[in-house]
Amino acid sequence: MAKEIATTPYLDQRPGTSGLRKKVPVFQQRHYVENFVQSIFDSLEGFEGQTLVVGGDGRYYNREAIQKILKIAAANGFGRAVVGRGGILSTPAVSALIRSIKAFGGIVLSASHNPGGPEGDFGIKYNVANGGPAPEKVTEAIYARTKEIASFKIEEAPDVDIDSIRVTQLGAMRVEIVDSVENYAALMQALFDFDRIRDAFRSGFTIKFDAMSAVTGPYAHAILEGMLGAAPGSVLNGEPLPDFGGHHPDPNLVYAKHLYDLAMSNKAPDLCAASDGDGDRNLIIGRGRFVTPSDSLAILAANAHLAPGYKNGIAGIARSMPTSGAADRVAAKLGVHMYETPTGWKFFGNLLDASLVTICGEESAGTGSNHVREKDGLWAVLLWLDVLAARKQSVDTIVREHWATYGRNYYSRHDYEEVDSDGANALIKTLRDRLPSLKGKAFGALEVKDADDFAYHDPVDGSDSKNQGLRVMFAHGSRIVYRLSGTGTAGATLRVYIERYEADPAKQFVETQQALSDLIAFSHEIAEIERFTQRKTPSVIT
Ligand code: VG1
Ligand code: CO
Repeated sequence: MAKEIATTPYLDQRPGTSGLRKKVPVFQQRHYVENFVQSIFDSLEGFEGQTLVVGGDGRYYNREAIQKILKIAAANGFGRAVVGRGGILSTPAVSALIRSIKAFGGIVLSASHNPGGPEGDFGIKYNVANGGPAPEKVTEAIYARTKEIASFKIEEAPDVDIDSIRVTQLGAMRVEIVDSVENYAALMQALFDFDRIRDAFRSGFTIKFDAMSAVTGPYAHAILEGMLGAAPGSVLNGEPLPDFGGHHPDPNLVYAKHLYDLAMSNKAPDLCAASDGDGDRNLIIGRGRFVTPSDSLAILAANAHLAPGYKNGIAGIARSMPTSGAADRVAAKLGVHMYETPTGWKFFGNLLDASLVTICGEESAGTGSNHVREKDGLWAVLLWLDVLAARKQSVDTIVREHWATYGRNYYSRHDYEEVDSDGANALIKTLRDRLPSLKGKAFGALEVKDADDFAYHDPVDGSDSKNQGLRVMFAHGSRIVYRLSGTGTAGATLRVYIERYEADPAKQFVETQQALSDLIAFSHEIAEIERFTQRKTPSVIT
């Protein structure tokens, strides 16, 4: 029986870059999940009798949250819920499922690359009918609702068994527990030449894919080892654990250093790859060659036509503003448009829906295409595999050839994690106020060509998003970008993005931090990082 229960609002339920993310104990507060989920439904219209997809990355509190969501969805009038078995669905798999079964929307439970466990992070994100994260106007409506919510509706019923594939009834709502991998794997098979990749593995091509004890394990086991015949043992840490084995499921050079070390060793496989907590990010390291996510986007865009799913070429490319300009050069050469959006996948949805772009990417290890409306970690690995199998060259050779053709964008991101929020806000405010005076100013041999606060005008729905990052631009595409993270759950994280373009092939093999050393020094000076954060050096360099 459905019941209406009185509640009082929490005032901190504003979704960030990618949904609402907080520490687990915050979510465990009385009615915290219920309030947020009811606020989502209160902000939507027309879902009566419709389908909701529900799944998460298996982290601590996934199961508890799913039971609450199902009961609230049933009481609010959804007709059907489709749930991944064991509550497991990667973020791109949720997106794919929403699209293929024409669901009304979906709820993704994840805090992505942030650590899990009882003291770790948890998150709830709502995705709309195109499979993508709700746009800003929806997330703002949800937030507004959370501040005045007075009651929620919930079905009073025993917990649903989510571990066996079957159909059950929860009040008036039908609940279908489905295989977590099947639908997604079929989509991948439709995009890539699985025979060609299988042949490559048969001829001795080797891969190590680290699922980081997070959600991609079952997908990688089924697709890489199962369907494509990669050697057993190719998938590392392939079982999703509620605390990710105590690790930080962030596939970067710091948290996946063991993979980097393997790739640089004499035991290196042809390809090392990894994905994050919820399966939407990717790390690509060839034997002896790390590929920055920005370069990976550019290289995949330049080679996508080799995969069957993109054989007719790409309509355009979109990248988040802090992502390097490497893909811009590919777009120019292909004669397609390049769109520069604020950070966060939700800004790509409209461009993809309007068929203005085919491939999208972010410097934070996110790449994806029009096949879903999320970034997709395994998709990127499979596209790399298909390109490698088609070109029959190493990752290193492909990267070098790419730089020789387009030039190299040296690129690095410096994160100052968990700094004091007031200090971080003051840094941004002070720099924002100083931007006009920076223009024309010289730093060493470099002169500031322009400085602004990035704003985006969505060409499809006409909406405007302001204050999306401070840009200090020098000649020839060199730049420093500053913004505050919208996914952290403790204090503030300052992200500083540093980039320099090098056209001369003879100068394309300098170590990255070295190649950027002057800009790195200016990044401290321009924003007075130490004065505002009390940090001399970043906590994470990627
Ligand atoms: C970070 C990344 C951003 C990404 C977002 C979600 O956001 O910078 O590019 O879209 O995480 O990724 P922020 O606001 O902390 O910089 V995930 O893999 O957490 O869904
Ligand atoms: Co993620």
